[in-house]
Parts: sequence; structure tokens; C-alpha cells
Amino acid sequence: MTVRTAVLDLLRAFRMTTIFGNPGSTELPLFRQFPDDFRYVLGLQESVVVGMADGYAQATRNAAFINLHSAAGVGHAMGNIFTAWKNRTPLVITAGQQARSILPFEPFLFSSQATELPKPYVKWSVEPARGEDVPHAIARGYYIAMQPPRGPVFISIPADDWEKPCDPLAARVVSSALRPEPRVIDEIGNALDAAERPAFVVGAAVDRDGAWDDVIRLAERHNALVWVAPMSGRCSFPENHPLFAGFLPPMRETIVSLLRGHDVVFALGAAAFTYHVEGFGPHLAEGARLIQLIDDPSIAAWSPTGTTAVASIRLGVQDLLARAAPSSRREVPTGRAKPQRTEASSPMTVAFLMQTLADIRDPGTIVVEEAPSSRRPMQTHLPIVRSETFYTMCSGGLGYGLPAAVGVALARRDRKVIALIGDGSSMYSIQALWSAAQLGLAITFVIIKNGRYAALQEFAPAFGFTAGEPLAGTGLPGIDFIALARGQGCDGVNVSLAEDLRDVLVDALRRPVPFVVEVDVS
Ligand SMILES: Cc1ncc(C[n+]2csc(CCOP(=O)(O)OP(=O)(O)O)c2C)c(N)n1
Ligand SMILES: [Mg+2]
Repeated sequence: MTVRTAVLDLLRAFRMTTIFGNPGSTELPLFRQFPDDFRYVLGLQESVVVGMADGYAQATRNAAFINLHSAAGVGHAMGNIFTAWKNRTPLVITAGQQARSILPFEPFLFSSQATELPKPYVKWSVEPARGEDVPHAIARGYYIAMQPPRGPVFISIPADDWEKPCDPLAARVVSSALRPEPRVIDEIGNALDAAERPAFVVGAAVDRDGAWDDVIRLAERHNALVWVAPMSGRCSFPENHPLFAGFLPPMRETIVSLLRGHDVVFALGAAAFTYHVEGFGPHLAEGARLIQLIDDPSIAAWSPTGTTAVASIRLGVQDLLARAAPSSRREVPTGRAKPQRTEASSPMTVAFLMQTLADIRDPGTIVVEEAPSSRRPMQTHLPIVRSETFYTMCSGGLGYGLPAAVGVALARRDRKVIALIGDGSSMYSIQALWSAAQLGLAITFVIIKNGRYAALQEFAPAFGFTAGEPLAGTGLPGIDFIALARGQGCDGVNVSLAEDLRDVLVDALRRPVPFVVEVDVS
């Protein structure tokens, strides 16, 4: 047995027979006699590779295996490694290194401090001391990546290691979902029972942990309004439920005001809170008490206030449900008002685009979004109503959504995937269209073309710009997304008239292959 055959056996045992990568010389030895039961998914830039793997890992609920090229490949990948870290996506990232015997001579395309390069955005990083230790490093990396809170790990592998003889290594069962302490569950449960007007704030970890149904039951038991935590990467509560209240923005004062009147705020699988702009004063209105259930000890440690249980969200909520139901039922609070229908206009609004999508999509359709200024109208007009049907990034780093949609679609060939991507966002990793075309995935890419970085322009007043003051570096004229798509084997069509939109989208969603719909919006 060689390191290569031992690693391939381990990957089989871990159900990681899809390798996302972009190869270079130092990685080639892994692919000698590449076995038939493995599949190599090529991304034409390393940010695409990691974005696809992230979507795939989230949709399969298992770590994805990545192979990058030495320092240069890890460098290109770094933005989406940061995103995987924030998304808490389990990834086993390997990268080639030059052969050990020439490392003293600073060889071409080596990585001088390979394990330092991806830090601090990996949970663990190693270059094994001996070639024969590589299988153990990959197994250990897999278990670490899968331990909550999940995340990426990094293993640097010198090129000559793959042929080294070594012993086989059997996969193990490592169970790491933790139950909360009963004492703390009692404290949280008592606070919920005694609350007059409780609110839940749900974050991505709820859906990630498979706690969707349990959280609905808990919210219904307590008649609690349910808010979405700022910058959630997944949907964790049906957005058409009567208890659904809406989305909290990443702004301290606004959160305080939106949650005013609630005496107990229960953050589930969510930081309390993620801020994007400077804010001052209390984090919650006076008299309100924060309680939190989170799988991330680091978030638990920086929470400014309240009682926190660090545990599996699913097991924690099940423990709360196992308590006796509160004797007196509160009145049912009023959730978010139904949005007003919006009218067709010329040019078309993003709200009209989202409303049209909501009218025609099947509720089981998966939406992957990266369209910063379109997010508000999407949240209003395109409700997500089922578990595991919405993905965006928790990091804010653009260049994730387009490849993530490809990874999600690869994992879920049973589903239609709609990628809602801003014109600016799509250009960070446009090569993902090529992978989608090669893989024949049924993705509808809706490119929201406003010709600019609108989110930055909308943000400018917060930094002292006056209305209408020009903002450097935010115009995006002259990009033809249909040409870019066709050049990569993917067909597409432009829509500029509101009256054409519905038919174009219906046709795109019926296609069994990827298709780009470039929508001109105001
Ligand atoms: C990697 C990275 N670079 C830059 C930014 C800053 N940024 C935030 S929103 C935005 C504009 C995105 O443009 P587009 O996708 O067209 O969406 P729009 O704002 O027009 O809705 C930019 C550049 C970022 N978040 N991530
Ligand atoms: Mg734009």
C-alpha cells in the first residue's frame, strides 16, 4: 500500500469521492491510476474550486475534498476559504508542496510556510513530518472539519509523499454533537416560560444542524415572533409562517429598536449580533434579557450579554421541547405583513423580478444568492419556505455565490437551482459557468444587471457622502453576460422588458442544462 492508495481508501470511507481542484505539477502524483469510482471536478480558478466545494459540502452535509496548487493556488482560494470559515462549512483542503529533498533549495512553485498561509481561516493546518503520516493527517483533518462548529482544515502534501509505502488506516466513528448542560437548559426554558413577549433570532446554524422542524415547534409552543439574524447564510425558518417577523439588519441601534418590547430574546444558532457599521449604546433595549444556544464557543465567548449554552442546536432545542409545555398560552403575536404586489415598470425593478420568480418557482427550488442591493427586495418578495433551499455566504466576501450554486446543484441533481447573482458579484468567479456547462447542471443563473456596484453607492451616505455625489470605482459599464456565458458553453438571453420576464424565466427553469438570464433592472 502507498500513501495514495491509503488516502483513496479513506476518502471512500468518508464518502469524499468527488475531488474539487485545479491541478499543478506538485499534485499530479495523486492522480496516477485515478480510480473509476472517483470524480474530479475542475474549477478554472481556485476561488471557483472552493466555492463549488462549499456549496457541495453544505448540500451533502459532509466535508468536501479539495486539492489546490501550492502557494499560488491557496492564494487564489483564500477569499472563499475565509467564506467557508464564516459559513462553518467542513472542507478538507489539500495543497501540493515541492518534493521534500529539494525544499532546502527554494524550488520553483513551492510554499515556504505552507501551513501559515491559510491561517487564521482554517481550524487546523499541517504539513506531516513524514510522508507515511499523510493518511492520518487527512483522517484527523476530516474529523476536525466535521466537529462543530464545522469548518475548513488544511494539509500541505509534498509531491514525493504519494508513492511512499504506508500502512492502511481504517476510518473511525467520531461523534461530536454535544448536548447542553441540563442546568442551563432549565435556565433558558424557565426564561422562555416566564417571558411575556419572547422573540427568537435564528441564524444559519439552525438549518445547518437540521433543527428546522424543532425550531418551528418551539416557536409555536411559545408563540414567539421569529427574526432572522443579520447576515445569515441560510434560511432557518419558513418566511411565510404567521410567526415570522422579518430580517434584522447588521446595525446595533436598528436591532435595538426592532426588538423593543420583547422581554426575552432567544438567539438560536446565531451570533448576537453581527454588525456591519459602527453603533453605540446597549445591544438590546433596557429590560430585555438575552439567552443563546450556539454551537460555536468563540461566539459564545464574545456575546456582550446574557446566558449562553454551547451545544448542538438540534439537541438543545429537543431538550427544550422535552420540558413540560408552559401552562398559560400567550396570545399569538402578529408577524410580518404580507408584501404589497408590485407593478411592472420600465426599466424593471428588482422587486418585480423577485415577485415574478416567486410566482413561478416550485417552493422546493433551491435559491443561491449573492446580489447585495437586491437582497432586501428578495427578502420581501421571494419568501424561502423550506429547509435546505437557501444559501448565501455569512462572510460578505463576493465571489462565492456563482460557484456555490454549481456545487449545490451537483449535490442536488433532484432539484432545480436558481442562482441570483449581481452583475458585479458574478465577475469575481464567472468561470464557474464553464464548470456548470461541463457538468450539465440544471441551474438558472439570473444575473441582476444594474450596471454598477449599487450596494456601495447606497452605503456611501453612511460614510459622509452627499446624495448624488459620484463614487469612484463603482460603475460597471460594458459587460455582456450572454457573450461571457456562450464563450464557456452555456447559453443565455437578455431581458429588458417587464412583460417578457415571466415567459423567459419559465422557459429557463424548464431547461435541463445551465442557462443565463441577464435581467436589466433599474
Ligand atoms: C471580495 C469583495 N470585494 C469587494 C467587496 C465590496 N462590495 C460589497 S457589495 C459590492 C457590490 C456588488 O455588486 P453587485 O454584485 O453588482 O451587486 P449590487 O450592489 O449592484 O446589488 C462590493 C464591490 C466585497 N464585499 N467582497
Ligand atoms: Mg450591480
